[in-house]
This record gives sequence, C-alpha cells and structure tokens, in this order.
Amino acid sequence: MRSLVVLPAYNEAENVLPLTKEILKQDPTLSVLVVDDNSPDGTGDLVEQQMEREPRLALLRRAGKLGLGSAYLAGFCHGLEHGYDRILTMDCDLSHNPRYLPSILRAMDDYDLVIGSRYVPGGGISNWSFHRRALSGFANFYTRALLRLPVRDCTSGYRCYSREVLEAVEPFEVRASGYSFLEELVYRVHRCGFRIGEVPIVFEDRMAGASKINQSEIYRAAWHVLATALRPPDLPRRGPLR
Ligand SMILES: Nc1nc2c(ncn2[C@@H]2O[C@H](COP(=O)(O)OP(=O)(O)O)[C@@H](O)[C@H]2O)c(=O)[nH]1
Ligand SMILES: [Mg+2]
Repeated sequence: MRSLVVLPAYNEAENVLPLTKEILKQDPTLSVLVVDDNSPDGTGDLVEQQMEREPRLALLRRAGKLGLGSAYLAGFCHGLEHGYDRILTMDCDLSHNPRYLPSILRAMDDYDLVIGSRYVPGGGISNWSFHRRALSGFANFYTRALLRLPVRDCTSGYRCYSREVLEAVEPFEVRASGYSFLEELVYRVHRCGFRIGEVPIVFEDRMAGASKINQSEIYRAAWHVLATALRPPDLPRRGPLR
C-alpha cells in the first residue's frame, strides 16, 4: 500500500518543510506532493531544494493562485497517475497534526473515505476564535442539513480517499472550485454508496502565515452547497445509501 499526501499550499513558507518532515516520519509508505500556486513567499523554492535530499517529496507548481479545489484535483491526478493506492489531503499550515495519520490509515481498512474530524467524540478545535468556531459549526450544520449527509465534519480538509473512490466519484465533475469543493466531494462519495468513516482530530489554528479564506469565499461556498442540493449529481450507485 502506497499513500500520497497532497498539500495545497499558497504562501506557506514557514510551515511547508516542518510539516513535510513530520508527515514523512509517520510511515515509510507515505510520500508528499506539494501543490504550490507560484507563492510569492517562495514556498515552491523551499520544496524544490528539499527534494534533492528527500526522494519521497514532490512538487507541482502551477502558474498562479488557481483555488483550493483545483489544487486538490491536480494532486488527485498526480496520485492516480503515479499508482498510489490512497490519496490523503491536509492543509499546509500545521492545523492538521500528522500524528493522526497512523489512525487515519488504520481506519481505511474499514472505510473508503476517512475524515479527520473535529466533531466526533475525542475531536475538537484548540485555539480558534469564537467567530471561526461559529462559522465552521454553522457551515457543517448547513451542509449536513441541506445535503442530508451522515457526516459530522463535512468541511474538514484532512482526509484519506481510496483510489477506488476517486476513480468512481468523478471528482473532475465537481462544480465548486474553492472551499466548497470538499463538501461537494463528500456528497458525491456518499451518493455513490461508499463507506465514510471519521477519526477524531484536534484542529490547531495556524501559528504562521495567514488564512486564505475570505468573505466572498464563504458566500460562494454557501451558494454552491445550496445549488448542489437543488441539482444533485447523477452518479452510479454501488449500493443503497447508508
Ligand atoms: N495551491 C493552493 N493552495 C491554497 C489555495 N487557497 C488556499 N490554499 C491552501 O489550502 C490550505 C487551507 O487554507 P487556509 O487558508 O489555511 O484555510 P483555513 O484553514 O480555512 O483558514 C492551506 O494549506 C492553504 O495554503 C490556492 O488557491 N491554491
Ligand atoms: Mg488553515
């Protein structure tokens, strides 16, 4: 079993190498792909230098800031083309602690998609402001209710997909290109009848760099979830909805 961790990164120079090092320490079957959108702070250059010393590290450089959803897609493509069995995604800001990777990988024995979840017993958020907590709580409530998803944390970007899931759910058909890409994708996985599991994580707010989420992204995400509920994707189902 070979697994690829995809790290979308935009201006994460302070975080990218410490995070990569911690990830690779967790398991010898893990590799990392950084998808950098030509970050002005030199994130891509740091990765390129480190690649000379670390064969399990790769970089995909894109011309400019093309959005989080499309960064995930580029990572999925790379992972599938290079024959990985599992593709994971994590934020590149040290919010997603790599110490949860072993339990996430273990849970893949029973599930097709495993989510590192803040909203199951044992999970949580360590140092977010009231505003961010409220936003995340509401986004999850809204998404679960509108899309009728049996998932506690629909917006977590800490995930592990089996190769089979990514091949079946046609992620390139996802209409959202920004943050709501995650909600739309988990919805497609559920609609296809795959098993979705959640492993508790404690989310830690970034210490360095800045969040890229902004007001217009939030409105766009809310609109996309509503549009998805009104026009569900037509997908091949593997079995009854669980
Ligand atoms: N490649 C790429 N990465 C992005 C883009 N937007 C956000 N990211 C990365 O996506 C991850 C999550 O973004 P972040 O700003 O931390 O969002 P937050 O955790 O919701 O505040 C981080 O690793 C960002 O660097 C983008 O347009 N392109
Ligand atoms: Mg973040």
